[in-house]
Amino acid sequence: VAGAAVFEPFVDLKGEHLNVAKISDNGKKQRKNWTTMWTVLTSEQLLFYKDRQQETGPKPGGKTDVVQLYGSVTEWTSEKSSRKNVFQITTNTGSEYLIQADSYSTVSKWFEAIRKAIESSTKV
Ligand code: I3S
Repeated sequence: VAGAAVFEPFVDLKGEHLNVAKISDNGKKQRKNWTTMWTVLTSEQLLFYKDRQQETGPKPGGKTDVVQLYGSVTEWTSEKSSRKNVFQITTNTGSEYLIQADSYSTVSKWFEAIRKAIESSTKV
């Protein structure tokens, strides 16, 4: 059908180590502390684990943080860090996360996938 949205399947993002800094927690400014997190994207959430073992190991389930994507906004930023390849996610409760990796292709892949997940996320 002309004009119909083309459905693009999600890039397969099983999990990857990304540098993450939570700079605001529900509107409350946090001291910036970059940590490498095992990051997993689902259709509604971005999950941060200390390491891969926490997700898939013998005792899984220990998520360090969960970002609800519904109502979140994501954008590239060059002002909030001196690091390269940084984008931020702002949740609808006012939490802010900076996401970074040295590889631009890695970060842009995550940026695009998260953007699409936000677009198609629904209120839970
Ligand atoms: O935005 P800031 O405060 O310049 O971020 C830097 C600080 O978090 C710094 O730690 P101290 O608060 O202990 O000085 C970090 O080591 C830096 O990595 C932060 O800056 P970048 O540009 O890396 O995000």
